Amino acid sequence: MSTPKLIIANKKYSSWSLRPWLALKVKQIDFIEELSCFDHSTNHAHFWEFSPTKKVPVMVLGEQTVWDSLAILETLAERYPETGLWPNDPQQRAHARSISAEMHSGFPALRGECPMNMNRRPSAVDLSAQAQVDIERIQTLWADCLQRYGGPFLFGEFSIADAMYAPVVNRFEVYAIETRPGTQRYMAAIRELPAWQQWEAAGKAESWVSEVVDI
Ligand SMILES: N[C@@H](CCC(=O)N[C@@H](CS)C(=O)NCC(=O)O)C(=O)O
Repeated sequence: MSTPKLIIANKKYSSWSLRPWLALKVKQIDFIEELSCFDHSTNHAHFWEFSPTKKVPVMVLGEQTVWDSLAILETLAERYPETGLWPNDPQQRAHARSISAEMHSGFPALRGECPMNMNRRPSAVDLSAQAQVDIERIQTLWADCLQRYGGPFLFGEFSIADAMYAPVVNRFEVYAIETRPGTQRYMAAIRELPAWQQWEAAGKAESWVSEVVDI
């Protein structure tokens, strides 16, 4: 089996890149990492060289290119079933898929108003009513999972659902969002992961600063 290559962008900002990268690291799957930095002056035109959508992340498996974070994670779950990227139990798996898809296609207000930034000094911003709704919904669905499955991760063990929500942990922290005690315990579990700490340190060390809010 060929070693997967994951092409990502700047760790400071690229929330979609973080998701499969974190899953690969937490599950200790061997992979080749390639960093392709954002370039607003060309609207990231160099991404066309490897990405059919001009977006990252992209995973290369031999001759095959897989794009879009959730498709990459699904492909990894299929390729490495022993790593438990999805819960074993079919009902839990359906639940994990539902909340992962909800993250993938939802919460545009929170994502737009609070972009991931690994190097932002925590401070509050004015949030729209819709962003507040997004924040409440995320906390409720996290609380439901943690209560039903016992934590410390959403489905007990780390799964794709945690990878999908990982950027929210940074957003809640660096925009100083008031959170419930259960949310704080879950955020601590994610932040204690050595893989999280590795990504965060690398993101903080990047010197490039984006002038664009939503990348
Ligand atoms: N739905 C895609 C979104 C990917 C995405 O928007 N990636 C951003 C970086 S985090 C990007 O490549 N932006 C460059 C562009 O849109 O030109 C996924 O889940 O992978």
